[in-house]
Amino acid sequence: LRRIPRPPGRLPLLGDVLGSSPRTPLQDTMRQAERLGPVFRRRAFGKEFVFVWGGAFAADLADEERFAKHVGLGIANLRPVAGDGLFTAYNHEPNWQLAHDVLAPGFSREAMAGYHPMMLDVAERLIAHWDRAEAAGRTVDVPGDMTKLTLETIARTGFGHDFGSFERARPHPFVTAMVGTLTFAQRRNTVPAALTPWLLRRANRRNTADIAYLDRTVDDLVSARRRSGPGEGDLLDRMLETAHPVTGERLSAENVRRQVITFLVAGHETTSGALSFALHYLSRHPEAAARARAEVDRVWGDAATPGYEQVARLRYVRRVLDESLRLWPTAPAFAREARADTVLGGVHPMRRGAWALVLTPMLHRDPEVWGPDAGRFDPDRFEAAAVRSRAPHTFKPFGTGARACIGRQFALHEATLVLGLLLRRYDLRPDPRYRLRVTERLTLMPEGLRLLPERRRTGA
Ligand code: MNH
Repeated sequence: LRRIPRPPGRLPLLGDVLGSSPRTPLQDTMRQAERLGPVFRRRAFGKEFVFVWGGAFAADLADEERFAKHVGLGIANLRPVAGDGLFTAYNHEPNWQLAHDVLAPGFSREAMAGYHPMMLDVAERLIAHWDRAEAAGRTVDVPGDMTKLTLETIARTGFGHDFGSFERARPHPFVTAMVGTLTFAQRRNTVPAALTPWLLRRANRRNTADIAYLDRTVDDLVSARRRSGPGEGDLLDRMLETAHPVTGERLSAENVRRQVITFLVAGHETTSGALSFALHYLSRHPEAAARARAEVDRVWGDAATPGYEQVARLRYVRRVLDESLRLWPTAPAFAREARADTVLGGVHPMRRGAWALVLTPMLHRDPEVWGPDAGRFDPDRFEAAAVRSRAPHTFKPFGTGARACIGRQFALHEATLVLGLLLRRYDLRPDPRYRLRVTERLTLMPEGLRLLPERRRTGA
């Protein structure tokens, strides 16, 4: 450990977090990373963290034989809400494998094709909302509207539920409770564990109430489904009806509750951020927007609504999304632990159980992998030939290995579909004074991004 660089001048307890803002721990760490190199450590919140972002080291951590997901920190703080749900389960918990095997078919191509019409329905509500804004000459709140869209999409495809987000002036109380508990989990990281009972007393009480509300809402949803019988073949049907293909075991009621909350949380903020960043870049890169739109026109023709296959064929739109996720991977870090004593990258000894955080936004800007202009938005980096010539395990917005994102194809299909629909219908005018500011909750979002949608006049 002593050989790993760290910043100078640290204070006891607060470590080197003084001089950095508690609102932007990630972006502060990114700046440190540039100074300290591909593997470094930082003391924060009374603990020492090892960060990894160099392409070669990150690729080494992707070796599943020697490393595995580490559940700690922010993820461990979510355990009171998400329990042994897929995202927060420890590797050794039997419910991880059980739920993974039962739910994986819910993310197959066939399942996705089944969700497609429901995703379209939700997207049409977004478009009706944007049409009203454009008729009034109003700008739209991009992260806000994308969050409504992705929440409604996962609620509908996952559980046949409608939160009515587009019809409400204020967020649904479920959303408020969910955001509350996520914010609390992040805040807990910034307070030394021994002091939380004192420093966060009121917040703690509030959080307990939030979790109780989430549980109650989900329980109501589940009992309604048990009474009404199977829905449209959504995730909840799968959770309730499917037995494990080999053991015949089923998810317990308590585990179903944890999975529903997990999917509602994991399934919407990250996708919402990804869509928001992509819309920001499209509004700032007219040449990319024109290419993307030309592709949509070519592939979709004048079909009133695109079919499932027609979304998969939007290759350039997908590259825009990939490039946005490269610059701002909305789940910006994941943790890996050593399965046995090993040496990271042949340089840094790690004991069994020792862990490190992969700092994805920096991995995605490593000049050795992405070149000297790594900070520049350029979707052509994801042309097939360019991808083939790059070192493996250097683009990791969805994590890695057995515990990588189960919702990846779901998110990509949803986001590509929505970008296609928006490009086809609107010119997206940016506010020329807007400068990208990234807010950090557990996920990243372009703060205060507003665009003026104008019904498209030119072109097809
Ligand atoms: Mn998702 C795990 C990023 C969309 C459900 N997701 C992960 C991980 C990353 C991630 C990174 C791995 C975390 C870790 O190693 O600790 N996820 C994303 C991004 C998007 C996304 C960037 C959108 C863009 N995720 C989705 C969607 C769903 C979903 C949509 C559900 C429909 N993700 C999950 C679940 C896990 C996960 C569930 C945990 C999988 C497991 O551990 O088995």
